[in-house]
Amino acid sequence: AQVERTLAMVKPDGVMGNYSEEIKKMIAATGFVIAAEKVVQLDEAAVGIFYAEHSQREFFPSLVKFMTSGPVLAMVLEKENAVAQWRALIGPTDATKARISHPKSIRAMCGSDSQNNCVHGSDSHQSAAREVAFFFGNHKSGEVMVGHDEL
Ligand code: YYY
Ligand code: MG
Repeated sequence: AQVERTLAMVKPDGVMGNYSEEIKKMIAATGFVIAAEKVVQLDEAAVGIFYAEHSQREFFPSLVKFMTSGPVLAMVLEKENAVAQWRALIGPTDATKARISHPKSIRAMCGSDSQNNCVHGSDSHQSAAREVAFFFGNHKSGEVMVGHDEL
């Protein structure tokens, strides 16, 4: 299979709960390479762009509040089948369900519910390309990125 990239993000609940290092260990143990990483404080406009597909949902105002409540850690992950494998590692959207159906998943470990769910993962190759560009601009696979921020 071909090496892919996907966008992973530790959300404000995960960063503030000090889960970033444990999540990075799980990322490494699963064989992903972290090609780039960056700590960012999102504002309302940025969340509106990132989550544009959900902007008409009833939970959107609350989602914006959550996503702007503290910094996020954005990462570009590289691996064969990275998009699907990272979604598998994070588990279902609702952390209360993840704890039952996917107890070893990241959302089971550090998520609380269907909004405060600790991590994000791109849901398709198209989303991955858009979301990597959102945080990091357009870069070719395998390219070394300089100026990474560390937590
Ligand atoms: O891709 P994923 O994060 O697993 O779920 P989506 O259905 O795309 O929703 C994106 C994001 O929206 C979710 O991670 C939290 C938030 N959200 C919410 O706040 N309340 C819901 N009932 C559903 C989703
Ligand atoms: Mg989604």
